[in-house]
Amino acid sequence: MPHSPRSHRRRILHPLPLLAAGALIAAGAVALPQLTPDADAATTLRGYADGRGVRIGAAVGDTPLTADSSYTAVLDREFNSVTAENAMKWDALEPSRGTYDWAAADRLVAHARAHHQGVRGHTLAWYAQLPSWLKNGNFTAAQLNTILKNHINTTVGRYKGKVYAWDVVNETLNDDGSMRSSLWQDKLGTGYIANALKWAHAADPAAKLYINDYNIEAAGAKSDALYALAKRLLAQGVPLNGIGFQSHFVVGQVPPTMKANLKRFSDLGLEVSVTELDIRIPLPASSAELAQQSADYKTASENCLGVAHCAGVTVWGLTDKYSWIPGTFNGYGAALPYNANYAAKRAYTGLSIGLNPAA
Ligand code: G2I
Repeated sequence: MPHSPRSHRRRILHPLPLLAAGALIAAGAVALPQLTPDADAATTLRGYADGRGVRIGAAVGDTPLTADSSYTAVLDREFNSVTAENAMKWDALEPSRGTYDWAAADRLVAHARAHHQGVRGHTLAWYAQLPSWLKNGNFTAAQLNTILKNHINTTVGRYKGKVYAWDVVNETLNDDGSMRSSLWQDKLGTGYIANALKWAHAADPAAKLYINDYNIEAAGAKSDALYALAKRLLAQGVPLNGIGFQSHFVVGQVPPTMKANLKRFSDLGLEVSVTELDIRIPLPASSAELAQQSADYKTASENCLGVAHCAGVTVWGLTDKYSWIPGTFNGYGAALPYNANYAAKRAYTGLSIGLNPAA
């Protein structure tokens, strides 16, 4: 039952208004007043998301989870959902054949339960982060089929009832809409997608099963191909429940067609989620770029929440202290709502307002 964050709000705990914060922007961050333990949860991202009945998630790395108490303080105060940034990928779970290492994944699931957070599972059938025994094993199609089925049974089965949604299939399309070459696609053909979804459903019938991808936020060839694929799977009765729009954006470039595009998938009866949101800025970030980033966080989250079957928004990290961006996009960074010192940036305010216009 949605509640009214307004009626509970304590002004003193609220992030600084945009105007008042202006003077601090040049420093790259706005000092966020500390929430006291009895702070009203409605004034946090998770409070706003709870009020809307949606998830606000963060991708979580095992290192900060275990070694950085400033990180977990923000994670647990602000987010009602977590995604393992790497710990549930195949190379992490089964580094050598038949030998599973559940330690990091279990840690995150236990942490989430202790802090009343849901878990998004990421990811089962992907072309990347495969262990070398699998990548270089020269398996036949029949063997690969069995290997994938067993992996899905084992992994989804282990977390049955503890993971509310799985990115069953990740990054399966090229930008031109053709099927992306991968171990699975090349050896098993497109049918691996339906099979993976069916196996995941058998292992946990309550989990929402997703296809997740990037560069599908805007209308275009890749999104059109995914739309056709989703429609075909649904017509075949395949248990596909949702589409994950990763949303790795560049500042100022949230696609204008994003909301209409999410809506057409939602109109198929599918859930839509923003699953890996970050908004990178060429470094050093200027005050104008940080303001634009705030507007972009607002727009991106509104684009999802404005659509009927939006299940929520996950940010790919929470602090600029830990982010994949600088290592992958040379000269870019500052992509997340908190700076490296855990001060909330204007992006935090944008995201808050996207989750709750009254924020
Ligand atoms: O690439 C950004 C994301 C795109 N969508 C799927 C996501 O799963 C993906 O996440 C990133 C992680 O944020 C990175 O942390 O996936 C990368 C790998 O494809 C992750 O990077 C890897 C490093 O490349 C490895 O060197 C490292 O051993 O993380 C590994 C574990 O720390």
